Amino acid sequence: MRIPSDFLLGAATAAYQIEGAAHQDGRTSSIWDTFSHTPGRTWNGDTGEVAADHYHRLEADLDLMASLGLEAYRFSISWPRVQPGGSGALNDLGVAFYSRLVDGLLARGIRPIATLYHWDLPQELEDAGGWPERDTAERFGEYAARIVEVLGDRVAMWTTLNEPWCSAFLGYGSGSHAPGRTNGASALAAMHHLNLAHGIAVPEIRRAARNAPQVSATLNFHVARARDENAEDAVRRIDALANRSFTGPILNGDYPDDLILDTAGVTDWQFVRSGDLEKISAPIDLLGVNYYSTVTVSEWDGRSPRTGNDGHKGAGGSPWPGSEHVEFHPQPGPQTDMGWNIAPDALEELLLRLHAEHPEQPLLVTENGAAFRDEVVDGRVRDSERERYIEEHLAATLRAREAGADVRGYMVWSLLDNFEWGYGYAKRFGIVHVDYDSQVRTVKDSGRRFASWIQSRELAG
Ligand code: IFM
Repeated sequence: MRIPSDFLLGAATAAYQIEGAAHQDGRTSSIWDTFSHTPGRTWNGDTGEVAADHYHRLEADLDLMASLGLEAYRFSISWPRVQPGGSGALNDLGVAFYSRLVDGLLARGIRPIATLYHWDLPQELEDAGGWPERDTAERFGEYAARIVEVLGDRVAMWTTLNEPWCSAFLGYGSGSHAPGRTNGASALAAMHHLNLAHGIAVPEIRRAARNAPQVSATLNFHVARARDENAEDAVRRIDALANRSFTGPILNGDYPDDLILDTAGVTDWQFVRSGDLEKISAPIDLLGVNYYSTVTVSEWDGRSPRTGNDGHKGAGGSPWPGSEHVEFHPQPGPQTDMGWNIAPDALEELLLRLHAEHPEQPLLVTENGAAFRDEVVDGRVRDSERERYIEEHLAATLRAREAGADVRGYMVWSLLDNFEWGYGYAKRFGIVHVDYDSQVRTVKDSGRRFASWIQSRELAG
């Protein structure tokens, strides 16, 4: 299978998951610092305090990216590193780190793709109410403008938010992500203010950048399957809460009617104000698509024991406000170390669905990858399952493109093993292994394969 020459191949990471240096050079705490330092919140009490120590190993990691031949590197900017406390002037030392990163990428011919928010809200903004408060969206717009003013001469691809579903519904609904709150109404208000933050930031980015920027938002799509013939409504509900809650306002300028009805018992939606939807639906150049696996759902019969296994770590609350009666079933087929099923066809289907619903919207696969239990043996990591996973999903992406979806590239998650949020360091997603004691990096077999595809622009499978 040919990989078109204009199809971008790269790898992705996020600040809190790899950087470490959590309290260095003026960085203040984010909600993930607070959350991960709270006993019982993460596996083994793990935190991002050191992570993959990328902050101190920047040059070597840049060389590593170049050695893999990456065409693009998708990273996130830590808000509390560049704007401590989430308001006011930028922190020169924090900005200098990203400036060096961007310069280092460009010097190596790697295109930088910067995400402004990958979950690390400054703790002070959470103390002021967090995403359920409208003002957080305003603060985000200000931060976006300031950071694009200093990096927007060299970065041309900007993503406002990564996976706002997780920020809203895992952060404020289930409580399994920072800040760990469990209130359905707050989760829905957070959802809207994240959408609004995106909408406020888009024109700020266009204004502050000095190079015709490509602006995007990245969503994590839930591809829901019906367990039986009575499960269509359950599929519709999950699709509304997980997917259309973001594509609706961002791409269509409206929240779906069924979502508003499904959640009417949870919130009165007064958080949506006149003018918000116009802002949120400002045109974007790319829609970022994160995809890992599918979910199988049905209506709960009210009697049988519930699995509650929706693929997200439980923490007491519900990430599905108003649809708590939807039951999630164990996924058939092979699974990754996350317990997520492997279903590459669903990625093709998702990309084609997005293309059918939004034919003019260019797409970019901004995350796809898999955790497996890796071991370094004689200096090598033989991760054939990950190799297969990436190959099958990249092939599915290319098939969708051949069938007409305007997919511009594929970013593997992740460049490095890293802090997998509530799962701490127990799960390894990297195409490069990280020994957390020595911080030694070992390119896994999957990393070598990925590099060979970039070089040959040919997929064997
Ligand atoms: O590690 C995360 C990433 O931060 C967001 N998308 C999913 C990945 C795997 O869980």
